[in-house]
Amino acid sequence: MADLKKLYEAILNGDAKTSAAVTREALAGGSEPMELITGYMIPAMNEVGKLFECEDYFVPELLLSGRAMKSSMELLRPLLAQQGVEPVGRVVIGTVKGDLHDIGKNLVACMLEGGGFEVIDLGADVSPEVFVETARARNAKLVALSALLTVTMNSMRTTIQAFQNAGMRDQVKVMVGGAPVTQQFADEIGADGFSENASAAVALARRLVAA
Ligand code: B12
Repeated sequence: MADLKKLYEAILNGDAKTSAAVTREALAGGSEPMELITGYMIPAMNEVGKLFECEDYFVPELLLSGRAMKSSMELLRPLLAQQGVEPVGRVVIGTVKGDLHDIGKNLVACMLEGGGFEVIDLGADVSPEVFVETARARNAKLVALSALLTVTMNSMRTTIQAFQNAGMRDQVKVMVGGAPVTQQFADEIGADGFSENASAAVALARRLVAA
């Protein structure tokens, strides 16, 4: 039986090898993917966030923990899909044009996936056209935009306008987030929702697809 506390610790310590090994062992021992995600992996990333905020962790630690989380998610993703849990919805997510920050976006993507969404992750520095084309081609009803730079917040506005110009604005819900983004800014650019962190993003996404 895998010691699941080791999964928590491996992510906290940014140890991708151990994180994947414990995940494999846990799955072989009959653990449920969602139990690993919500019980150990997300709490570990939450702790990483807290350590980062109080400056006990810096960017390298953040990146390593993100990588460890990813190494476990790669093993769990096919199982989540296989379990045939009907996806709650399909979401296209990306960091907007001009912005290369993707740690927070990756966390949100992981949490949405863990929360039952089918996630199409376009990565970072994504142009409005690519958001629009992907949402159209994949018939996604939800689009999630991340920005970490005050200068790239405007790309969120441009992306929402691109949906409008493509005549698709009433077919998709757009949620926005990232450290400099506020509810006030979200309202100003006509986004459908904003949340401050990855766990609240899942609840918001659920509300938006249900609306
Ligand atoms: C890591 C980092 C980098 C890394 C990014 C690596 C990567 N792969 O992401 C590197 C070194 C590449 C980098 C580069 C730069 N950076 Co930088 N970076 C940071 C740093 C230290 C941490 C960001 C982070 O990952 N936070 C942790 C994550 C978990 O938090 P988060 O992103 O906010 O995400 C959470 C929420 O916001 C929310 N969320 C995020 N996205 C979304 C999306 C949706 C839809 C929702 C609902 C929620 C949501 O949920 C997440 C989880 O809870 C910040 C400082 C800081 N304290 O924030 C500066 C910071 C963002 N960077 C900054 C700057 C200036 C730069 C550079 C311009 C530096 C330079 N001169 O080259 C370049 C820009 C490159 C570019 N074009 O993007 C400034 C931005 C200032 C500003 N107001 O515009 C900051 C604030 C540092 C500072 N204090 O000056 N950076």
